[in-house]
Amino acid sequence: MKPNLHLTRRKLLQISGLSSISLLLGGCGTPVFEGVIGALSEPLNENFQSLLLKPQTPVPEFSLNEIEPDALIVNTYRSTPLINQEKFRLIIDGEVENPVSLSMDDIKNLSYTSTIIRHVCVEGWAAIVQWGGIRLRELVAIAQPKPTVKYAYFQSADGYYSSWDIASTLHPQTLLAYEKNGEPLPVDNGAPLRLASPIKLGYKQSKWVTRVTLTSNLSRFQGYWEDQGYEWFAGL
Ligand SMILES: Nc1nc2c(c(=O)[nH]1)N[C@H]1C(S)=C(S)[C@@H](COP(=O)(O)O)O[C@H]1N2
Ligand SMILES: [Mo]
Repeated sequence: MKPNLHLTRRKLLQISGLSSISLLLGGCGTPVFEGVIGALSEPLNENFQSLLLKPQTPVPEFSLNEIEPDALIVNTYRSTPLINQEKFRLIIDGEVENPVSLSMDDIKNLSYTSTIIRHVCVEGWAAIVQWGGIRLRELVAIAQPKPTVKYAYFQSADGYYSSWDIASTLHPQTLLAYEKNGEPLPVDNGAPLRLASPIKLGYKQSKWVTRVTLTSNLSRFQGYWEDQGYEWFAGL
């Protein structure tokens, strides 16, 4: 088992054993479930392995007493989508060896982490928020990206979409969050799962994420705001 996967063999067996986990079909319609255990005990391709191991500079975090509980303004381009959290699945697919479809229980059974960071909206406000959830890199590692992957494309239940470079996607402080300030994530803030990262502007922090597609090229659709002229990289 490669320790850099942040996923022990036991954990993996736990996930695979969950009846709710359904692995999607591979490119040629072949079920990929069979290969899952064996595949993860083999090294990731070199690119990903080096990216996952590469020490990426962590952004300094804030302390608990600096949280600004009322400063995060709900900012939703349309309206809050209705999501049945019991039936909810997060799909991770694209140029990967093992596309997966995970329930919230599957995700909560993986390692939990939390971070206190500043959310910055281009509309001129900011808020220090604590987010709790799972590191996105951990989910990406489960899907086993191919060496071609350069971007992650995020789709949301309200029709919102965005895309990130792979280094920012794999940054150790980039989370898919299901908690805000120590409480379950409120629906208006993106429950059951939203992006939260100290290295990107607010409009890159997709709420209600349903699908993460790992890809070598971006289509003409780069993001809801990005396609209207907002900067694509949008780093902080
Ligand atoms: N799905 C989705 N995600 C989204 C948005 C949205 O409209 N839909 N708005 C973005 C913008 S511009 C900001 S500033 C943050 C706001 O997050 P909040 O509503 O939790 O404060 O969500 C981002 N993520
Ligand atoms: Mo924003």
